[in-house]
Amino acid sequence: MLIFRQMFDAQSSTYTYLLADEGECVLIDPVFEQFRRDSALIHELGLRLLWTLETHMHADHVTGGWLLKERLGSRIAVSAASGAKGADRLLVQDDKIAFGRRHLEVRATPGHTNGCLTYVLDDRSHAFTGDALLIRGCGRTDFQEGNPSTLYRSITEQIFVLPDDCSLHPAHDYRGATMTTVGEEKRFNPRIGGERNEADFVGYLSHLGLPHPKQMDIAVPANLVCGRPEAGVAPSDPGWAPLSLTFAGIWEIAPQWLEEHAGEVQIVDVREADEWRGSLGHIAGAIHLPMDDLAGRAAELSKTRPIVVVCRAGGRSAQATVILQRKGFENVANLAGGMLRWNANRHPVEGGFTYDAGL
Ligand SMILES: N[C@@H](CCC(=O)N[C@@H](CS)C(=O)NCC(=O)O)C(=O)O
Ligand SMILES: [Fe+2]
Repeated sequence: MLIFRQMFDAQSSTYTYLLADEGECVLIDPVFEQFRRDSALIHELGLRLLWTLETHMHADHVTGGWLLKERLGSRIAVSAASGAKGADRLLVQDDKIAFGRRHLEVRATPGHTNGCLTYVLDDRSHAFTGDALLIRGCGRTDFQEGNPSTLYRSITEQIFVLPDDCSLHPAHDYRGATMTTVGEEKRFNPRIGGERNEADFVGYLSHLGLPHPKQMDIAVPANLVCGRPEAGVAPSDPGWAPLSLTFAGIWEIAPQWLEEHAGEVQIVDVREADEWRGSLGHIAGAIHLPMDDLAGRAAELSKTRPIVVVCRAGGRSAQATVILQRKGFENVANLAGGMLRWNANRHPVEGGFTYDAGL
């Protein structure tokens, strides 16, 4: 029986897909920071990861390909046209990737980038379109090697020729949709469906006016080496909490975990005094140790209890984790998203006033 799982990375709105048969699996578009989630699922389902497959060189997140290869021994496959270095296999049109008794067929669908691929399941019941075709949308064509005419041909000649009831699974959705079908997109896609022709499509894409992805300057170069960090080594997993490792090498913890385990750790808030008293408030029981005093007063902290460092958005506190590690603290993590995300997710604060006003 085919196993099929869709997973979501909320930071980049990326879908990662797991496909498995007879104990063997592949992952399409793994996300670096989601390594722990993906490897746990593979382990729990008793699977062996054969391949990580990239639909393209992403501009919005770093691939987990290299990290999964390091830890699980999988191999990395990317498009030959992507220009990526460090892959085990360079894919071209009509290549097949086998797992168990099943396989995926490779279709080249450039236009969003040169190396965009669509992976089609052997019986044409499912296709993984990357950013070539999104749900009622498509990949933008205003950076990397984007070209709207090329993308128009890719979608009409490689994807819209699949059966109408073929399920389509994109690399992203920004509005909460999870999947679509060929027939649905042929009718309702506002950029390329219905009676729209190539000129309509090119005109639409030339006027999207979107800001560049926030992670673009980090993601593209990192993906061109399949997600291998500059140091080329992944730090070993600390194990005291379900931490995720950012591509920058910082261990992070989710706000929900910290709320539930606040009593087990030292929470160190490295913001300035006016921020500590300011609108975002602070976490109950946190130790206030501004960045400037951190190195000098680190001896006040216990070396036996793990430390979670907090700041406004998670930037200064990331640097604070590095400082504390240098001072010999082993179990240190950064609160992901800082007090901004903590407040946005409605975790309790002391002294804040923006969110609680009038309630
Ligand atoms: N806001 C997102 C970027 C969104 C974005 O530009 N996504 C690309 C895919 S890499 C796209 O093609 N989007 C098409 C669209 O939103 O219409 C971020 O900062 O990461
Ligand atoms: Fe993309």
